[in-house]
Amino acid sequence: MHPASGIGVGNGGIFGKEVDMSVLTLRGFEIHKDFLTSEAQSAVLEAVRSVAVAAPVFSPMTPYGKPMSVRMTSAGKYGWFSDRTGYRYVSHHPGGAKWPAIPAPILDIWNAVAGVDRAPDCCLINFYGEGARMGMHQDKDEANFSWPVVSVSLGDDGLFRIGNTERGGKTESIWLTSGDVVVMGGDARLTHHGVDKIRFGSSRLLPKGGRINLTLRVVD
Ligand SMILES: O=C(O)CCC(=O)C(=O)O
Ligand SMILES: [Mn+2]
Repeated sequence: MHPASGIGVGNGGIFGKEVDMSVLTLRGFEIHKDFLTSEAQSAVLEAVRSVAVAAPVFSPMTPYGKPMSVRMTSAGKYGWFSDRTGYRYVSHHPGGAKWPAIPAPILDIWNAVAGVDRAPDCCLINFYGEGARMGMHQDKDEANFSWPVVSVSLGDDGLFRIGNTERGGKTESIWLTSGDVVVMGGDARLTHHGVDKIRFGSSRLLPKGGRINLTLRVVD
């Protein structure tokens, strides 16, 4: 059983499971289906909106000169950024301001599932509109891969593909739905993953449709 099982109890039942019995493991990724209740999803969405007011979403340019289909922003000590010079963490939004702090309802999720005694430095917020996707990649711009990455999905369903530590090879996919939380850590920390497509309009959480994914990361 995952060490964080049952932590929802201490949070007054804001999470979907009082005792989290529905953790699936797929290629080392711990997938907590329906981890967030609809109330918790609304609270996290409100928190995401407050971040986006202070740090508006933007479309990063890949180092190859193509804009990403996903729009993004961040909260925390560092935010993720990309342009012709490459992918990296930066301490300021491209507009010049410091990133806003990671809101408490988002930190609560990390504290419940990450199983480590360290706060994340970055909450990357990805917004997938109709047709957006994310190619297979590793999260490897962080200094220490012994910390997990925790992912939170809100809104429309996303088809999440999980591969291998090495590029290529066989893969397996799972639909992530609103409220699902994935812990990418341990031996799977450098496993390739991506989002092939979303089912635009499948959720009513976002009135205009789309999918939001948050990834919480220790950067330093
Ligand atoms: O959207 C997702 O589910 C995954 C996002 C991701 O892998 C990333 O931002 O690095
Ligand atoms: Mn990733």
